[in-house]
Amino acid sequence: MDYYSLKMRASQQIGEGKCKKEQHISGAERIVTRDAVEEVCKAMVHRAMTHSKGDPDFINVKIEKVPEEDIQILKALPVTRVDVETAEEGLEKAFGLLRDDTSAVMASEAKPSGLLDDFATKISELLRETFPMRGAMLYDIATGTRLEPDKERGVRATYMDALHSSEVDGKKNHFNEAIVLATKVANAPGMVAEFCISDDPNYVTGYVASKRLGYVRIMKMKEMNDENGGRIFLFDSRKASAEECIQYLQQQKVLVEV
Ligand code: WAQ
Ligand code: MG
Repeated sequence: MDYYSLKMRASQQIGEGKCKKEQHISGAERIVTRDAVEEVCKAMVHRAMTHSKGDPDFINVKIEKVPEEDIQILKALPVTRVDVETAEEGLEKAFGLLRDDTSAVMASEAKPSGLLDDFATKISELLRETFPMRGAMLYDIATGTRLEPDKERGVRATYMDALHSSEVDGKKNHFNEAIVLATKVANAPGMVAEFCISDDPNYVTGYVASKRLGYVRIMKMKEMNDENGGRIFLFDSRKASAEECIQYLQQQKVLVEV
């Protein structure tokens, strides 16, 4: 069967003269069968044209054929949820889960980095650094260093979709998109865990995910109307090289069975 990758990004020019720059408004990607290409394309353009972040003056849609044999099929991570009263409680819960995951990896090796000593403080610091980024931070837990080639942008996971998702949705479904991304990320070489908070001001649910934990939804991780969010990929450079991991995140075509 023929598959096609569709990618959309939309932006708006802000500022005048020398200060003019492109502000990102909306983006989406799918991998679908040939018969769905046109309809999905239309839905993507609709999504770009109706985004709450603004009216785009640039929309790019890229459509590429993908040979079926290049596609890896993955089973979605199992999903659980944690209800919390406050954002502080949510973050605490997330840090706790990540710390368990990280220490399980660290303990199996001889050379633990200082990361575990004040884990919550360290992750909070890293999280703040991700706020302006469009991609994720790739943080090496073995050496305590950031491994993104472009630190301003971060690393973006791409070329992924849900298997058999013929559904054409002009609106973003946070959970559906996140479970696909998290499943791909968890399967990347050397990946230990992921931490995510949406940057959408009206979406306060976030998650932590790993092969060990599965996908753990944490129902409140920030306050309403807060537009700060980000992603941290916790990676172990003793298990794989950063190049291998980034290559997988950016190039491997993945369909996730949800
Ligand atoms: N690859 C890497 N990082 C990304 C990507 C990507 N493809 N897309 C977004 N990011 C980074 C970027 O820095 C964003 O600011 C940040 O992640 C948050 O992205 O179970 O909507 O798309 O209900 O705002 C979680 C759903 C939704 C929880 C997360 O993230 C649930 C979400 P957003
Ligand atoms: Mg967002």
